[in-house]
Amino acid sequence: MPTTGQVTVTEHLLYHQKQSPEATGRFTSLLNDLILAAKIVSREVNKAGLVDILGFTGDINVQGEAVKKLDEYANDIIIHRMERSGAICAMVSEENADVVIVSDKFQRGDYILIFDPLDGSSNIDANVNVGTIFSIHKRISPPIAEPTESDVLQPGYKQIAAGYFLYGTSTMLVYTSGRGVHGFTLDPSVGEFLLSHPDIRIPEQGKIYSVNESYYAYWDAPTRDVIGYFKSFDNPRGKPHSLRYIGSLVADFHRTLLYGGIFMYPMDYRDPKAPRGKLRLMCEASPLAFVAEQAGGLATDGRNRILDIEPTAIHQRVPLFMGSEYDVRKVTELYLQHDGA
Ligand code: P6P
Repeated sequence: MPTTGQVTVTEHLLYHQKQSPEATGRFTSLLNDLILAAKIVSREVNKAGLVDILGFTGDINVQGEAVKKLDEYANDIIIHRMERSGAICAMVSEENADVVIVSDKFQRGDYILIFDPLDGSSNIDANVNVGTIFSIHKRISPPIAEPTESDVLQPGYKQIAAGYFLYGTSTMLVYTSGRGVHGFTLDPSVGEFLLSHPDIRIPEQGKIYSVNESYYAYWDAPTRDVIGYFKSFDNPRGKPHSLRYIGSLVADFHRTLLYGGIFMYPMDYRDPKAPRGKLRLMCEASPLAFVAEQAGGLATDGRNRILDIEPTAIHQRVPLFMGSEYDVRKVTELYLQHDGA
């Protein structure tokens, strides 16, 4: 497989499709439809800063169309495109309370798409990178039946593919289908994603920790100890990690994937009666955990592998520790020391 230069994502998908004798091409077609949706979202995200300059009222634009919030717009674009892909039978979106069953007026397929259409969208006005996160499963119910909740509530280790689009200084696609992690950069002059980061590997140990330390007062003692480790001299490098936190999950994860280190969103006690993590298992933690592991990293909830968690609700939230293997294992070691104390 050529590694960089003019390798398009379609060429890359077809190459990997040829490696799977059972492949029907339906998955390649699914990803190409998702890529088209992402190109449309990217175009609108990149215009966002121009809303005031171009005379868009923010409510009704110059074409007289109602201008939606960008995450709502991204959600509509992805659902509209993917229900017509012929590859999907059901979808779960971070923006929709319930499972979206593909209408039987469309050709249904055997895949399930779970996605966060525009993660980090609250940062758009500050021109901070935002992204679309996606996870793809195969349905487990009989093909002729209506898709059921069991088709979507599958553990992360059963994912067929996962990844994200990053809308920033350039638009990138990073994905895995279980054969490593590959990054593509959109060449807007031709509208093609070209292979720019073949076979991404996350450094075994990092120098950066990424967490919102303003929640210190809401963490329990073990978590304060875990975060304290990354600020201490007590590590193989003999000096504290650097702190980087953008507040946009896809951007914080992408930096962690390329530079190494650890992204953390621990459980907190902002609501003393219902301590919880903020990030969603199905459409955020699980797909990024698949990417992290395929790049040689790890992802846990502090003690348990994210990909092993059996989901019980489509919007359930989890604590998340994800990144370089050494750093994520250290978190678990510290939590287990506290458990055993
Ligand atoms: P906090 C953005 O709103 C988001 O869902 C993720 O993209 C990001 O990692 C997290 O929330 C930031 O949360 O509590 O630090 O503002």
